[in-house]
Amino acid sequence: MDEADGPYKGPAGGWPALASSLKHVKEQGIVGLGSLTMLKANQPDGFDCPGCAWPDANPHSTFEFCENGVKAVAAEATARRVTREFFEAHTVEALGAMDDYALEGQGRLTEPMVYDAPSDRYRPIAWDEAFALIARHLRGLSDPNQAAFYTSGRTSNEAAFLYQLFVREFGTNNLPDCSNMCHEPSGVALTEQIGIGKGTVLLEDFLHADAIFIFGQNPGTNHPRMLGELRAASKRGCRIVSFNPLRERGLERFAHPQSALEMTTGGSTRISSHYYQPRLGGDRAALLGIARCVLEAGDVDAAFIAAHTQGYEAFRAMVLAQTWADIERGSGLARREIEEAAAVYMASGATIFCWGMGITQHKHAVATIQTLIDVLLLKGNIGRPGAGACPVRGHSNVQGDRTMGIYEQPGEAFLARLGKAFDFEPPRAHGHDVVGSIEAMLKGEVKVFVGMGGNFAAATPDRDRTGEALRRCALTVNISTKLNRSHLVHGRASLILPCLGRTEIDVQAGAPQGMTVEDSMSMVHVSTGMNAPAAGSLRSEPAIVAGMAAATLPHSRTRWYWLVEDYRRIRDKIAEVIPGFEDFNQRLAVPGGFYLGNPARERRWENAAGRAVFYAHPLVPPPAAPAAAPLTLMTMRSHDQYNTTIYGLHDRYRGIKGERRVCFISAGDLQTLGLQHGQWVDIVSVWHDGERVAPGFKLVEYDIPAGCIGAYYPETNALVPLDSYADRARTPTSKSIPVRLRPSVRDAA
Ligand SMILES: Nc1nc2c(c(=O)[nH]1)N[C@H]1C(S)=C(S)[C@@H](COP(=O)(O)OP(=O)(O)OC[C@H]3O[C@@H](n4cnc5c(=O)[nH]c(N)nc54)[C@H](O)[C@@H]3O)O[C@H]1N2
Ligand SMILES: Nc1nc2c(c(=O)[nH]1)N[C@H]1C(S)=C(S)[C@@H](COP(=O)(O)OP(=O)(O)OC[C@H]3O[C@@H](n4cnc5c(=O)[nH]c(N)nc54)[C@H](O)[C@@H]3O)O[C@H]1N2
Ligand SMILES: [Mo]
Repeated sequence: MDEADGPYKGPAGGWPALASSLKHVKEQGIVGLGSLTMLKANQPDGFDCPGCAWPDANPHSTFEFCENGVKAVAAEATARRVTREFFEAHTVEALGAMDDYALEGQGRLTEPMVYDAPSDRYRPIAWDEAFALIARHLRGLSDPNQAAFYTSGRTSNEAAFLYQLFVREFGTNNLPDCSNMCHEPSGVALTEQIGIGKGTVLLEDFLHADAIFIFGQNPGTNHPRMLGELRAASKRGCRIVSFNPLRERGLERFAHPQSALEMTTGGSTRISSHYYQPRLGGDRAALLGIARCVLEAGDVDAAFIAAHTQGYEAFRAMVLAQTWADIERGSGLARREIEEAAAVYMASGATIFCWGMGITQHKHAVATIQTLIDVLLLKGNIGRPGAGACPVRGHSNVQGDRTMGIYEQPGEAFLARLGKAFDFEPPRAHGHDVVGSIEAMLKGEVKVFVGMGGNFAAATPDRDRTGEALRRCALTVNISTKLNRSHLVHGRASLILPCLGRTEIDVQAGAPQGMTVEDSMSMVHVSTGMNAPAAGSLRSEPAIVAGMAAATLPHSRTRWYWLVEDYRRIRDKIAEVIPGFEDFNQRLAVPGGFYLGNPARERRWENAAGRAVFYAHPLVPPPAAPAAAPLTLMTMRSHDQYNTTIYGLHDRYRGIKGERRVCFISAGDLQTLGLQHGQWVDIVSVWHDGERVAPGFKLVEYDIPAGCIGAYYPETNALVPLDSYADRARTPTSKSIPVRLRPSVRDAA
């Protein structure tokens, strides 16, 4: 489809969304299959969409159209293949020169490959030889903690459970995962504060909320199905309040592709009734301002506070001691705007707070999330209909993977049950998270890296140092569906193990298998693939884990291959180890699956205090930006990407066409810095250990607060310093990088 340059004026969704999804299906060479496959996404007898973790509306509903869900499915169902001939024709050096879009565009991986250094090429290898190679390396380590096992969030519960079992039987808790770069601060903050590290709302709460606040999240692109809930809420008069430095189209207006009226009349629904544009990292100051208004009005739920919380008085005193000058400077918002938002909050009988990466990828993320919960607690907005905390998760099973034990800091109760169920002594020492794994590789302390999905080389911070870290490894292994950067930035030995995707039929011992996932609202349900596998030689993730484990652990008492013959056997073990999964197999029979439950939703607080806790994190007004780094950079997603997977070069809702190396900047900053819209610049990040450069970005004048700029990830990951992360959660600060711009030598032509 054709878009004019300049800001996009239409609503999110609508015909352009349909047109764009059809274009992506066509580009992947999918004939006939595409529409059929899409009809089975998020259906009780179909598969869970490999896109985001937003829950399915209703297990009995007809298919829910989602443009970016179509792209995710089309990317997996593509007709293109990466064959041994392809690898024969390209050295790894040559592949390394391709951009991420071109790598993704090669299509599905088809057979196991091993790196051959003399020819700098990947060569085919038999599955058993690949497992033997992994076993040789792992068994050759002097300490199991010299290996790290990463997980991305598409991995099913069954595969994740088996994987962490393998890793712990091997003897380490080095289980970094994508969550470490994503919602880790939400988990840390919520666990301490309300006793569970997950959101407390269900989809039905969106039907009852009087107000929904959305902090630092862009649902129009990243969770398009959420717009359905927001649209319905808006239509019945619910207030929707957005806090986002950018005016995101999907937070403003939406035309539902399944609304005949909106589609035929060109109509659309307003999403946000209120829209505030704080400076990057300004949310905590804004929240304290809201808290101040609530406290001054005395509009608190005193009974709830008395019965269920602790720390209220200290919180109250801290908030009332903040000055409006500090709140305004800290948030970048005017007192009037904050008072207006507070008035909406006070007028609402039931409020939901949603948040995304705009909140978690900052140094003070944990404190910000705890302040967000503080504000909810003031009015008793946890544990009643239409109210609660809604961290909107990213990857479709990232929450489930954590539930299954993909965690570098496992609790004793979990380890004890795991050890009992499988008759071994799990390691107790905590392992490395993502940043810790990279640091350990750099020091030579981690020598083997295994990636269960994902794209570690591109998704992690500090691209050059991470690259160096991976290259220092003796072996890197990637279990993947598509070619990506992590296959090209590798250890001395390297394996690519191609696996089935979620949309594909997974047959074990002659019978098709279903696997399970947990969505952002703790609903667990079955997903069954329906497409023929992309290649006959692909194995499922559980089968690959079994292969690695059986080869590496000859004395294991676990019957790896037996478990994988029938995934119900794995689920029986999950039921034994993980609370909430009792009678797992039986309960899956219900269409739509089952709810894992959430004690905080019932106002049971399973934290140390036994109560919901007010945290009085005082405001630290931002220091004045140093002259060397006058700007703060956020790195975010375009409309045509899934994390490091680039589907296309447009960002329709932000009016960007055919270019990913763009940098959003305000008119004021352009003027102050003497730069022009359309000019090419290098982005230079300034840190205590020196400067990092990402060259060649085209400036785009945009409605964004002064001092703040934005650009896409992963092109900007070189700029994120490895040791710049959230306090206590160690999430890289991908939304607040101190930078300056310098004119680029890149020719604009
Ligand atoms: N199509 C598609 N879907 C996806 C993904 C994808 O890449 N593509 N990724 C998946 C994953 S893993 C995740 S975690 C989610 C990510 O979904 P989001 O959480 O929406 O992630 P981002 O695109 O990084 O955008 C964050 C938003 O926060 C805003 N923001 C940045 N800094 C701040 C701040 O300091 N304060 C406030 N208030 N706002 C801020 C940005 O302007 C942007 O609108 O989506 C998931 N779904
Ligand atoms: N600068 C910056 N960095 C960021 C972020 C940011 O906002 N800014 N966001 C962070 C966030 S929120 C996240 S979650 C991480 C994401 O980090 P990752 O999860 O590591 O990255 P993805 O790009 O989602 O991984 C894509 C690869 O996964 C593989 N894959 C796809 N489907 C499957 C499957 O079913 N099975 C297997 N085994 N492999 C599969 C494909 O080979 C594909 O190339 O990035 C983080 N990095
Ligand atoms: Mo994420």
